[in-house]
Amino acid sequence: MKISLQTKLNKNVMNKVFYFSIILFLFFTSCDTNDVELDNTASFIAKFSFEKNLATTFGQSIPLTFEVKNKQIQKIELYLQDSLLETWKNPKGKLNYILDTKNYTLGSYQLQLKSYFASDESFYDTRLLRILSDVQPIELNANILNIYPHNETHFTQGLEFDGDNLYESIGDPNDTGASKLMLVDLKSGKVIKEMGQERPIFAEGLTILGDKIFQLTYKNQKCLVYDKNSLQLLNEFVYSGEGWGLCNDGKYIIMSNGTEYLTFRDPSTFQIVKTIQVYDPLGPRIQLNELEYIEGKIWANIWMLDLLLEIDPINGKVLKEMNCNTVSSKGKGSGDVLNGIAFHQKTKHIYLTGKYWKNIFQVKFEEKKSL
Ligand SMILES: [Ca+2]
Repeated sequence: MKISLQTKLNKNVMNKVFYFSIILFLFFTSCDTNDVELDNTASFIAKFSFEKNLATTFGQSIPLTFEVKNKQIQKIELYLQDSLLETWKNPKGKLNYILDTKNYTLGSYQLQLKSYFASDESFYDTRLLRILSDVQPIELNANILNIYPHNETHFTQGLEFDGDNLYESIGDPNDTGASKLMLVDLKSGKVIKEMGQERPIFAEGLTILGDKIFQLTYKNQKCLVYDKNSLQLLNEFVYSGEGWGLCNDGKYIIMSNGTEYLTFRDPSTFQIVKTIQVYDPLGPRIQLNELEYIEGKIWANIWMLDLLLEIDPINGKVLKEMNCNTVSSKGKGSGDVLNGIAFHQKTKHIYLTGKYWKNIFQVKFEEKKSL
């Protein structure tokens, strides 16, 4: 999202640290976590019969097996994240649970086997389970239909139509107090109305729901809420972590944070009501950035790539990959990355731009022709 190389590097590093920390956390917690003296660590608690973390494809059923050797275990519980899958009382011998992955959304989950003893102590064994997508994304190419002017001083972070009104959010990569929310004219590129924010606010994605505009901030952990007509600030919500892109499905605000996670939030509180992880058949798609909700699907552009994804909002499956090289090569110039997707509801037109780009492009997407 940001322009400085250092910041870009920091983001890449932070994303990597994030993933490694999850994996390391899970591996460390896969050890027994009791503080009593164990007479036989191998059989003291119930453990999964597989040592490594699991990866499977959505729709498959996988057996989760384990063996109970210790007669002192009174109860065993199997959890997927915070959901209790099954309880065994006075368990003995080899046990298993068939997990049907089609009942879950895609992504990484923590599997946990908890052993309970008469002393009320409990100990656990943990693995990571990844549910990959069963859908190979359709590959499309962007073709340019029309070209409109775009103010090349705008560090575009969000772009969305409300009827015929085009709103743009611009960020503040040089920490000069440049963050703004704007109503712009598509045909002339001119700013009709604007509302600025002082540093250290660094504006990010925006979305319009009802009479309100929601504008994210990068690291300020605030979502600013404006009246869409006056652009007057009404209130603000707080959230944890970074803010990257926003869109909405007519009911919930949908937010990206640079990872593969998308959170669905209540517009009246900004509290998370649902989370999905965006996956293809090989793994997570990280760096999800500017968002747009287009006819029941979420579109996201991938930071640093000339690529858009179409995502199923129900389960996180990547349905389409849309190559935007033609748009970027014509539009980027000396500017920064592709960032900005706007869909006009009535005409069904799709518009793309980027940070410091001179143009906004109306595009259509066509399937790649096989040679
Ligand atoms: Ca958008």
